[in-house]
Order: sequence, then structure tokens, then C-alpha cells
Amino acid sequence: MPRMEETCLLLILLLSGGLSTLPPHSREYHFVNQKMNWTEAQSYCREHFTDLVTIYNSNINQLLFSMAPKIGDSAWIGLYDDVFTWKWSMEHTNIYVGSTHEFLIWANAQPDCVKAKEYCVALQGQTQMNDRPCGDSYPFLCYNAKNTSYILVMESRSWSAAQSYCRTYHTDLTSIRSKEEKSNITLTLNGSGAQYVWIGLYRDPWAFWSDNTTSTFTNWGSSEPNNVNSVEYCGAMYLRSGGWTDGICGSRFYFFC
Ligand SMILES: *[C@@H]1O[C@H](CO)[C@@H](O)[C@H](O)[C@H]1NC(C)=O
Ligand SMILES: *[C@@H]1O[C@H](CO)[C@@H](O)[C@H](O)[C@H]1NC(C)=O
Ligand SMILES: *[C@@H]1O[C@H](CO)[C@@H](O)[C@H](O)[C@H]1NC(C)=O
Ligand SMILES: *[C@@H]1O[C@H](CO)[C@@H](O)[C@H](O)[C@H]1NC(C)=O
Ligand SMILES: *[C@@H]1O[C@H](CO)[C@@H](O)[C@H](O)[C@H]1NC(C)=O
Ligand SMILES: [Ca+2]
Ligand SMILES: [Ca+2]
Repeated sequence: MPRMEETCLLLILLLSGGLSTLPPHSREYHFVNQKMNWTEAQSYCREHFTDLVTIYNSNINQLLFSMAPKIGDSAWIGLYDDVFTWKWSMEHTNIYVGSTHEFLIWANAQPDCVKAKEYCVALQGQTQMNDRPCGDSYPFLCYNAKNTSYILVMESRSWSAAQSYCRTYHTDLTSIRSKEEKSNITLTLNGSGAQYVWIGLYRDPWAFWSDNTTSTFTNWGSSEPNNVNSVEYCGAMYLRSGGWTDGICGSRFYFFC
């Protein structure tokens, strides 16, 4: 039977102040020479090894790059962009924002993270949500906890400048936590004529790895991620360059476990 994986061992010695009481921490990396979509690859890695790979630094990136053939193809890594996990500016905890909330309603075909640039949320047409580029300037809606009121500021600012303003003069950009709050917000916006109004919802781009660990290292290829046609939410490595790209999760690529 032909070998399906090439195996490479990288031993990282954890030196704890000179004491060697801890066993060496070893990580094993595998290039799998079969093409699967991202979820199939994830299952394969979990079944045969541990998980899809998490890349913590350029040494690991280089190691993986060196293990794979230099061909004009890509290999999945564990990175993915979760377009439904959002946070409120006021709370900073991840909340799942699906499409079924009665008061948090996405506009048609949203969130679509156009060109991989939309990580902040505005109310569109005063009632529905749309992810928009955080640097765009829109009017915004603050919440004041002292007198529980919503303040529409009709000056256009970027999302983070709007957040600063709200935190300085009120409490924060508004959350929408209930039907009652939503109806008051709709009332506040009524007649304003604003097409987009920032609210306090945002997310971190490309924040998750398959094994639930976190890594701040990135190695995107030039002009990546670009979310072509708003369907690229899984991370892969170009086998010719070692640079990363966002790809369609249903595409079949080689992968690293
Ligand atoms: C609540 O307080 C803010 C800040 O002082 C003020 O701008 C706003 O008009 C107040 N709203 C109400 C309804 O009292
Ligand atoms: C919002 O509207 C509801 C009624 O729909 C009301 O009970 C509530 O006090 C209002 N104010 C806030 C801050 O939600
Ligand atoms: C919005 O305001 C107009 C008057 O300016 C009013 O006729 C209408 O009922 C209001 N809509 C809502 C949803 O409150
Ligand atoms: C990652 O976390 C999620 C939610 O916290 C959990 O459902 C999932 O099983 C975890 N996956 C792994 C591989 O630990
Ligand atoms: C990957 O393939 C499996 C089985 O063919 C399919 O059920 C799954 O939906 C695919 N995943 C994606 C992200 O397309
Ligand atoms: Ca959008
Ligand atoms: Ca891409």
C-alpha cells in the first residue's frame, strides 16, 4: 500500500527555568496527500491524528511548506472565518447571531463580508442588519445607561470613532438585546433618513482554528484574504509559496493535520 501521509516530527522543548520536570512537548505534523473539502479534512484529521493544523508561527509555517510538494495547488489548514459569531461592543463576549432571532434580522444575503472587509454591523433601512467595512463613515446609535436612552448621532464616523464618541459622551454603541430595545431603536431612527447607522456589533476576522486554540500569526498571500464572491470562509496554504488564501470550504484540497 502506498504511503498516504508524509510525517514530520517537530519537538519543541519547553525549558521551564532550567528544570526539566515537564516532558518535552511534541507536535507531529502531517501532509495528507488526498483531496477533501474542509469539513471532510477536519474529520479525517480528528479520526487519524488530532485535528487540522494550527499554525502558531513562521517556523511551523515553514516546516509545513517544506513537507508538501511544490505544486500549483493548495492545502487546507485549520483556520476559518466564522461569519455568524459576533460580539457587542458593550460586552465583548462572543454571541451567536444566526438568522432566527426575532429582533436581530440580517438584510437579504447578509452577512456577506464583501472582499473580506466587512467586520462591523450597521442597521440598514433602520431595521435590518448588514455587515459593512468598519472604516466606512455612517451616523451611529449610542446607548446611555444612566437614563436608558438611545441617542442617534447624525455625524458620520468610522465604527471605532463612533465607539469612542459613545464611550466618551454616553455608555457605548448600542446593543439590541430584546424586542423592546429593538422597537425603541426603530422609533429613535424613524424619520432620520439615514441609510446605514452603526450599532455595537462587530467580529474579529479569521479568529478561529479547528482545534479551538488561538494564534495571532498570519501569513496571507498578497491580496488575500479576498472572499471572492462572498463564499470563501476556510483557510488554505498555497503549496508554491507557503502564503495563505481563503477558499471555498466545499472545495477539495490536500490538507495538513
Ligand atoms: C440622556 O442623557 C444624555 C447624556 O447626558 C443626553 O444627551 C440625552 O438627551 C438624555 N436622554 C434623555 C431621554 O433624557
Ligand atoms: C422601550 O420600550 C418599551 C416598550 O416597548 C418600554 O417598556 C421600555 O421602557 C423602553 N425603554 C428601553 C430603554 O428599552
Ligand atoms: C414614523 O414617523 C411617522 C411620522 O413622522 C409616523 O407616521 C410613523 O408611524 C412612524 N413609524 C413608526 C414605525 O413609528
Ligand atoms: C471547540 O469549542 C466548541 C464550543 O466551545 C465545542 O463545541 C467543540 O467541541 C470544541 N472543539 C474541540 C475540537 O475542542
Ligand atoms: C463536504 O463533503 C461532505 C460529504 O461529501 C458534505 O456533506 C459537506 O457538506 C461538504 N462540506 C462543505 C463545506 O461543502
Ligand atoms: Ca455586507
Ligand atoms: Ca481567496
